[in-house]
Amino acid sequence: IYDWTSYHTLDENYEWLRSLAQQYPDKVELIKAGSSYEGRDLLGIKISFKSGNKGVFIEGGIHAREWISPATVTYITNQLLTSSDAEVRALAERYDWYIVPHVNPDGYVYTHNKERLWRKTRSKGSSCYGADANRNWGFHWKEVGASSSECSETYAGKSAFSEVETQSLSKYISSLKGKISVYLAFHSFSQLMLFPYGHTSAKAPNHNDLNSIADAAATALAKRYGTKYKYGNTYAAIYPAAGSSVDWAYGEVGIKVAYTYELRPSSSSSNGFVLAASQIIPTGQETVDSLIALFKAAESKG
Ligand code: 0X9
Ligand code: ZN
Repeated sequence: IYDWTSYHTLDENYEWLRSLAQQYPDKVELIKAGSSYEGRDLLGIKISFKSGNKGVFIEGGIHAREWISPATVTYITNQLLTSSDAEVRALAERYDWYIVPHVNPDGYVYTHNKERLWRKTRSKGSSCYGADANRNWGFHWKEVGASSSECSETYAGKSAFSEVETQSLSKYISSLKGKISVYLAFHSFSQLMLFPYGHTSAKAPNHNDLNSIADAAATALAKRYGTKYKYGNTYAAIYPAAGSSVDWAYGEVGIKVAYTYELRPSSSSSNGFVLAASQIIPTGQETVDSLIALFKAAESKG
């Protein structure tokens, strides 16, 4: 049985996505947003209850070791399809949902089989493997908070979109241009909601809106279990970092509501990438709570 009391392998998650397309043939469509270096699919689903909706893009697992990310993305997916809560159901029906839980499937498999704390992709370099897939996107690529050394955890890659995963995913997202109004990336950890920009301390054009939407989301998130999130522009609230997917979606594609969630645990945790499986469900619940408030606030700003 597939549930959220344990972390799943890539194959289990992909099998579950495929089963959704079987179970909800009129609402769910499988999407293939590209392939990985080792030849795995970037498998996702589109959920659509009705035509004429704007779209939301949700990515998970860009950093391999952040297991709570794909677990939360699949939790959200399941809620959108099955929740009997009126607000969740209404939200599900208001948008088309493009959801890719594993943007870095090779890395995820590697964390299961070889090295639990692997972060990057698995492309072969001359002395080390992989680039940081969240430093590889073509918006102010490698300008700050990214490394030129192949062996660094924040290696930006040989060039922007050198990694086949970011290259094909960016093409897929570009093909949806004009349809997507919200972009959400799930990471861990530190309990933060980050918004553009990461490459500069300059405020994004709609900084004030992004800030107040995050405030509403963080307030709603805390209500259920008291989990405290901070929020702010990436550069100030966590650290300067260029070449992320969210900054590219915002800056290059023009998606005006774009956030990175850094999920549980809090920033003071040691070994925070290894989060007990018993925390998947509470993390998922409070994150869905935050999304209801996020979308309400975003809609009220037009
Ligand atoms: O450094 C990262 O890519 C993210 N933090 S993590 O600990 N999960 O690696 C933060 C990404 C924030 N977004 C931007 N850089 N714009
Ligand atoms: Zn991350």
